This record gives sequence, C-alpha cells and structure tokens, in this order.
Amino acid sequence: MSDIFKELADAVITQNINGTVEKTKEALANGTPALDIIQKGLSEGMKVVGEKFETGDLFLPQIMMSAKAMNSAMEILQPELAKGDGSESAGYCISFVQAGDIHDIGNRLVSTMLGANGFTVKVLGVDVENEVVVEEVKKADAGKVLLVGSALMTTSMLGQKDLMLMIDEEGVRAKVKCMFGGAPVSQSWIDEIGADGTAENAAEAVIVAKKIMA
Ligand code: HCB
Repeated sequence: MSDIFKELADAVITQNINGTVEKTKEALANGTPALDIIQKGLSEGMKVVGEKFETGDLFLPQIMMSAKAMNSAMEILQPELAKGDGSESAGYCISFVQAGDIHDIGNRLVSTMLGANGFTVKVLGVDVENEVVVEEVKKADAGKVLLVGSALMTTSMLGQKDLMLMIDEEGVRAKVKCMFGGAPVSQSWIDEIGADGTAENAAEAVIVAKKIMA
C-alpha cells in the first residue's frame, strides 16, 4: 500500500476525523483519483475496523467514530465522484439498504457512482421494507428497473431472498434486474436466490449494472 493510502486507512482505523479529512484533501490535491482514495485507502481502513470489532479490539462507539471519519471524507469526495462520464442515460435504479440494516456508507457510494455513470438513481435510504421496494418498482415509469440493494449483516441479507419471492408473487420479475451487495453477499447467494448480479465494490457495481441492464 502506498504511503498516502496507508495514511488514509490509518486515520480511519484510529477514528481520527480531522486527520481523515486532511489526508483526503492532501490526496486530492496531489491528483489521486477520488475512487482510489476510497477503495485503496478509506475502505481498507474500514475493513480493519470491522476485523477489530469482531475480535473485540474495538467497540461500537469507536466504529461510529470511524464511520464518521469516512463519511466526512466522502462529503469532500462526493462532488468529484458525481462528475460522471457524460454518457447517455444508462437506465433507472432504485437503491436501498434492507430492512433492519442501517449500514449505508457502501450503498451511498454505489449510488453515487451509478449516478455519475449515466443511471438515474432513486435512493430509498436505510432500513427499507421489501413492500416499499416492490411498490416503487410498480410505480416506476421505466421499461426496466435496476434494484441496487445492500445488506451488511447476515440477518438482513436474508431479506433479499424474501424480496426475490415477493417480486415473483407480485408479477414484476420481468420489469426488474436485481443487483445485491454488501460484505456477506456472495455469487453463490445470488445464484441461490435467483438475483442477477453482485459486485465487490462501487467500480465493479457500475460494470455489473451496465452489463445486466444491456
Ligand atoms: Co456494523 N457491523 N453494526 N456498523 N459495521 C459490520 C457490518 C460487521 C460485519 C462487523 C463485524 O462483526 N465484523 C457486523 C455484521 C455481522 C454479521 O451480520 N455478519 C456489524 C454489526 C454486528 C453491527 C451492529 C449489530 C453492532 C451492534 O449494535 N452491536 C450494528 C447494527 C446496526 C443495524 O444496522 N441495525 C452496527 C452498527 C454499525 C455503525 C452504525 C457503527 C456503522 C455504520 C455506519 C453507517 O453505515 N452509516 C457500522 C460499520 C461502519 C461497520 C463496518 C465496520 C464497516 C461497514 C462499511 O461501511 N464498510 C462493518 C465491517 C465490514 O463490513 N467488514 C461492520 C465500507 C463500505 C465502503 O463498504 O461493504 O458497505 P461496504 O460496501 C461496498 C461493497 O460491499 C459494495 O460496494 C460498496 C462500495 O465499495 N456494495 C454493493 C455495497 N452495496 C452494494 C450493492 C450492490 O448492488 C452492489 C455492490
């Protein structure tokens, strides 16, 4: 890991909000692409935070401070990410975090990147019930709708399976493509529930979204 990426990751790990903001500004000023700052720096820090939480080396208040540090940096990076590639409309998406789950950093990042790459994105936010998602699909004035669902916990991930069943029961399967992500989501889970794709990060999410909506 290059020095600046390590410094960004360390600032998140040590819950250093001001340091994270300063390092983010420094990296941008030096010409580091916003997405690299997130994926090679800040997100790597968040991975370590998650591992330390699991082993009992960090506690919830500290995770909240790390999340605040990452969110503060994201506010600076958002305008850079949103600049886009000027491409034609790539389609309509509905993004949301499953019911029972309030982890929104990754979903917001994916939504921003999709918006920057030609998608029109309706953001439903966190803790979203499946009924709300299905209603939004029915209301959508679009030939095809891409669902961009996130679940960061094994418990909330189960809601994705229920959502696929509800989509079938409500007769809207032909109208939607379903891309789900979040740390516990794997390709085998996607295959098991009959969804259309997953991605490990926001850059890959754009590629997968374009592929399944083509
Ligand atoms: Co939270 N938490 N947390 N947490 N948390 C996790 C998720 C654990 C894995 C930590 C652990 O135990 N190792 C764990 C879940 C365990 C499990 O179920 N297997 C956990 C737990 C248990 C909890 C609480 C229950 C803790 C408690 O209260 N005792 C509680 C749950 C609250 C709730 O949701 N009801 C909780 C709370 C919190 C906060 C509030 C302190 C904070 C969230 C703040 C926020 O989001 N506004 C938090 C955080 C920050 C984390 C970790 C440390 C980081 C998550 C994160 O933001 N990563 C996380 C550990 C981990 O994930 N390894 C831990 C950075 C982003 C950029 O990555 O993976 O979210 P991402 O998104 C990627 C990628 O997945 C993909 O692209 C994104 C961008 O690159 N992607 C998609 C995401 N969505 C996609 C959708 C698509 O269609 C395609 C791709």
